[in-house]
Formats: sequence, structure tokens, C-alpha cells
Amino acid sequence: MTDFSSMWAELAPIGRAGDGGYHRLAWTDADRAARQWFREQARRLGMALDEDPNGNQWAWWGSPSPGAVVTGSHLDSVPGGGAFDGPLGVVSAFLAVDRLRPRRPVAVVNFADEEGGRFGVATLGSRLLTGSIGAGRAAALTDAAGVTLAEAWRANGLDPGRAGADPSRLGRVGVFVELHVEQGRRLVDAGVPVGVATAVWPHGRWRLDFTGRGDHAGTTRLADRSDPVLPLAHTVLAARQAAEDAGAVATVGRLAVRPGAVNAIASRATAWLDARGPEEAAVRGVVEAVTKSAEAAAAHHAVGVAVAEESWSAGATFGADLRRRVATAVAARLGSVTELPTGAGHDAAVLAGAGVPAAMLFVRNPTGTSHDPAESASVEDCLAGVDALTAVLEDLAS
Ligand code: HGY
Ligand code: MN
Ligand code: MN
Repeated sequence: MTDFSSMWAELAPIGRAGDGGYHRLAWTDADRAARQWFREQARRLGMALDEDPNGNQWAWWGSPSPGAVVTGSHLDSVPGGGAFDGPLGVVSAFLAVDRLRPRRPVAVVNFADEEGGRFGVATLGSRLLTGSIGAGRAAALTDAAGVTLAEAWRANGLDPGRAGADPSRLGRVGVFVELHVEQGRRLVDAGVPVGVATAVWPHGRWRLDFTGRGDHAGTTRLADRSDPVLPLAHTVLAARQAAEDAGAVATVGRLAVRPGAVNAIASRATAWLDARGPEEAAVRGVVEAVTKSAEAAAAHHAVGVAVAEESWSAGATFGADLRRRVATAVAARLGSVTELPTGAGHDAAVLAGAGVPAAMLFVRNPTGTSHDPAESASVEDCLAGVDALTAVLEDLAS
């Protein structure tokens, strides 16, 4: 039987930079290496590999059939991400199946491009599978260098013409259980190693393009400037205030300024807004307030502004019956369990949104930090997570 530490030790170096941050952006060399690792695990465990036209990888124990139990997560990362976000769910899934060797078919899935770190739309593999994003829109997405997703797919042997909703594969998913490192401190504060998700918050991403007039930093009078960085700066602060007012969260973690010369006034400045909250209305309210601030500030500085929604995730409330069944199985195995919502997006929420019974397990993260190299989980808690997932799969696949 494969043990956690050796499987983890094989995956851990893939895409890790010197500072410990992970750079497994979709369809890059690091992602390709992680996908090759997935194939090797499937082969090692005698599982049949199926790679679908949307780039999702499925390892089947038993023959693919409708209504099967499916578990897994993703292997791609945000730029500079942590080690556990995604991979912990995939490794735990392989180990749980290896322990169980169930009589009924069970699949382990690696959903492609969950983070949207390169092409900007989150949970792309599961959205394409469920049809919640059209293949045409996805294929036309571009990365910072202007490479389209269609080009990246082709470079990885995928035919963009075959991407899109896949009802027959989706029909194989009778129930989906995703294990994930917690991205927060609730389990630490509760003093338990494993939790069960109640809900994923609605969240989205918006692009704000401010267009001004490039000019010389030294010879242009202040009164003559149309500097797009000024309304951008105002808008970043307005986003924070709007989130506080709405009981939501808003983040601007990515900026782009053109031409980006120290001694030139920018001609264009772009900010990407990530806004989330317990209710969709709160999130929409934040975006409305931010848009108003951006438009007013842009007008004040004689700058143009365009606000575009790039990605919207409706979030999900996980079904109470399945949640209770999962929590019972976990408590029976570990002696304790707690339930918690999350502000992080997950493929499980996309499947739940498509009507597939779905559940999530979280593993305690002592730092509570994620999307950063400081993300962590002890081996002991990871093993508790594998135990919990094994118990849940045993119950569901029995
Ligand atoms: O952005 C998220 O919440 C997830 O990590 N994709
Ligand atoms: Mn993530
Ligand atoms: Mn994740």
C-alpha cells in the first residue's frame, strides 16, 4: 500500500520555486509535469486513465459507469501558491482508493485549471465539463502574453473543437467528495483536524481598465495630466471601504501599468478586483460601489474607465443530507468533526451548482494562510484527512 509521505515527496518538488512558492499555472511545463505525476499514480494503482477534451484527468478504479463515487481536486496553483491547495485533495484521493480497493467503481479526478491563474477564469475544467462556461468563450481567453487557451490546449495535445459540456462524463459522477486544505483558521480555533464544508461563498473577478494619456514625467504640468494610475489608486481604497460596509471581502492583488516606465506617465492602468461574500447581493453591492467610485475618480482625472466581469462563481450550499452523512462517517472514524463555510472557490461548488451531490472535507492548516508558501498542514492532520476521506468513500461506495 502506498504511504502519504512517499506519494507527497514525489509531487512536492514539481513547480516549486526557491522561495517555496508553487508556479503550476495551467498548461505550463510545471502543470504538465504534475499531470504526468497523476498518470503515474493511476498506473501504479492499476487505475484506468481517462483524459477528457476539457483537460480533466480521471483515474478509474473499476470501469467508468454512471452514478459512481468520484473524489479528487486540482493540481494547478496560483502564482506563488502553497503546496497543499489542490494537491492534498488529489493525493488523499489516490491513497483512500488504494486503502479501500472498493467493489464499486470509484474515480479520482484532477480538474484542469481550477485557479484561473493564467487565463483569469476560475474552475475552468469543471465549468467546461458542466457546461457552465461555453467552449468558445474559454478557448478565446488569453494569458498575460496574449496566448489563447486554444493555443495552450493545442500545445498540450487537446483539440479546442472537442472542448465543452460533457454530459456523459458528468453523468458518471453520482456523488463528488473533495478534500482540501483549509484556507483559514476555523479548524485551528476549533482544535479539530478535519472539518466538513457547509457552503462556498459566491465570488467573482472584475477587470478595471483606466485609459489616460501617456506623457513625460518631468515636462508635463500636473494640471495637464490624464494619469490613469490616480483613479486606480483611489478605486483600490474604495474597494476596501465598500467591502467593509457590505460585510464582504474585496482584494486587488494584480495590477498592470503601461508602459511601466519610471519616468513616463502611464497611458493605461489595469486592476483586477476579487470580491466575495456570504450572499451574492453583498458582492454585487461591492462591485456596484467600486464601479461608481472608479467612474467618478476617472472623470475627475480626465481618464476613461471600463469595468468588465471576468469570472463569476455562484458558490454553493452543500446538501444537508449528504453533509450529515459525510460528517457522521468522519466523526465515527476520527471521533470529532466540525462544519464550516469557506470563502474559497472549489470545483465541488461547480458540480453542486450543476446538480451533482457534492461535499467537501477540510484539513487543518496551522497558519490558516493560503495562496502563499506559508500554507501548511501537518503530516498527522494530512493522515487524519486520508482516514476521513477513506471512511466517507467506504460509506458512499458501499
Ligand atoms: O480563488 C479561489 O478561491 C480558489 O482558490 N480558486
Ligand atoms: Mn486556490
Ligand atoms: Mn484549491
